[in-house]
Amino acid sequence: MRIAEVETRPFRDQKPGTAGLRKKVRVFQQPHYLENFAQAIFECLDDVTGRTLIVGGDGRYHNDVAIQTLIRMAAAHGIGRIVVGQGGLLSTPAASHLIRLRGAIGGFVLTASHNPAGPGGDFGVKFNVASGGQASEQLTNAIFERTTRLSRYRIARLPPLDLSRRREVDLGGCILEVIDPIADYAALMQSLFDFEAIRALLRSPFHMRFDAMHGVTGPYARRILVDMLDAPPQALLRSEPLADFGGGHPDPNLRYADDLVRSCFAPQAPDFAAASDGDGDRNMILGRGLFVSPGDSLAALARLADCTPGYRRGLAGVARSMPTSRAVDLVAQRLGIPRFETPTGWRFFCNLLEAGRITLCGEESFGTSSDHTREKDGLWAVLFWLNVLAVRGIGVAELMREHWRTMGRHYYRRHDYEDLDEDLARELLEALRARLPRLRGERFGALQVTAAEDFEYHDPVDGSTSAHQGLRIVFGDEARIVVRLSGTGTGAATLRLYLERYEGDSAELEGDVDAKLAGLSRVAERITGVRRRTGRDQPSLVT
Ligand code: VG1
Ligand code: CO
Repeated sequence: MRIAEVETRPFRDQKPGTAGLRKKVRVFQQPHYLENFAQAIFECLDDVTGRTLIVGGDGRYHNDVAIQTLIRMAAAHGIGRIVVGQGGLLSTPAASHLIRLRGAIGGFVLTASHNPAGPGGDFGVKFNVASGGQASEQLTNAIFERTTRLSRYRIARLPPLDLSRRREVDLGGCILEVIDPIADYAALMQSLFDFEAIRALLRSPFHMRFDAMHGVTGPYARRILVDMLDAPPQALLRSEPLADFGGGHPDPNLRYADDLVRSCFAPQAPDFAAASDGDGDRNMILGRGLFVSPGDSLAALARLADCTPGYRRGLAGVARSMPTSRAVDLVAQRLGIPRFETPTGWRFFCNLLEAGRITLCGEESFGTSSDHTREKDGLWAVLFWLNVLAVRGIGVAELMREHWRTMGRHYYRRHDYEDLDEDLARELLEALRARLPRLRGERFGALQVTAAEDFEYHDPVDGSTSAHQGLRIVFGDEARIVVRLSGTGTGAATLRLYLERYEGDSAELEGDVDAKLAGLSRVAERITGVRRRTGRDQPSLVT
């Protein structure tokens, strides 16, 4: 193998503390750009010689080009075996699983998640470590540090490699293994869920739809839902992975999966509908005439986990991100298991998962998962739901009504204000932060502020502290308002306002969500002034 040392210059593009790079495609197309990032990563890892590395992505534009570069660099750094999904594909949860299964040193996951793709869209690379989870803050900081001091990178001189068929080739001391990206993941799902029961359900007059939004989960859904579980092929929508996701925004929510959502409120509504995002780690669940809010989904799955073989033995604990609705807290209380509240972002869950402190976790942003992998997992959530429905023999809406009758209901919405001027957004948050101490005890109609704080997390596993993780104004168990800025965008700022209101009265469980939250929304405006300060009369996205 011929190895070249290429001269380069440092760059400062990675945000310190983030697990990867997410940028416009044209940024990644700059000469040496990806190479620099990869070089910094290889330099920060312990001895990689002879180790296994996993590489794959969501199939978006530039996936193929980037994979070739990463393979050549991995080979040049002495990696012994590079495992790549056929066609360069691996869903994020499947990649995380493979890293663990193969005892790999880590893996490159190529995706910008739910962000649009194509020549004008976004691309991303993140490095997951040997546990299958995202790199620690220490490691990402070290990588950032290294990117600012680079002078050269190592790359193997190799012809373009054919990743379209499964095979093993020796690149000269380094084996390239092109694998079926689905098989191991499908086997994992089979070990967790009752496939017999789900198959019986899907063979019965049970009408389901799964929208892959032209992301990576299409082939996974075809193999698992159609081939293994006998769902009719027409149950799958947009199941062909496309480099530009068909021009869409592969984010499973009320705006971007609106055809699916509308179909659930139409006369021929399916019994069960779900969607996943570009890289397969998010999920949206719907029933006939009902959208299951992600916080509710987490709570319901936690409560009914004993319907599934994989979780029948009970849950060690559960975790949710701070802005996620407190519905799961009540379930944890009832089950008598610990409940953790973490900052937004999956890596906080990973510590708890690694330590065996939790079994299930989830975020309001359509992310749910368990200790079976170290990423959130879209199809896993779909199979979990199907398993529960098969065992309980009732529909999604019935099941949620039963849940609310037992636990009460957390009405919940997230309001996003996108494309804001960064300074304006930051000032707004600062002004609110400054006001927090004076809010405590203040009354807004029937609601009284019991706590107002800038959320700070103390990781019970590694003892680290993460400050400034979102502002929250709490009105006892009744209601909550949370405000934070998005950390995942590639352009202007996005402000997220989260509204949550608890209703324990059985006469109040069937209300319209927005109507139920209208009062709290007005209180939020009085406190935060988001609309006034941004000059917007409404959020740009409600989920
Ligand atoms: C968003 C979500 C957060 C999620 C993150 C990554 O972050 O709110 O819950 O963990 O995306 O998801 P932010 O900072 O924009 O609110 V994904 O599907 O890109 O791995
Ligand atoms: Co994603």
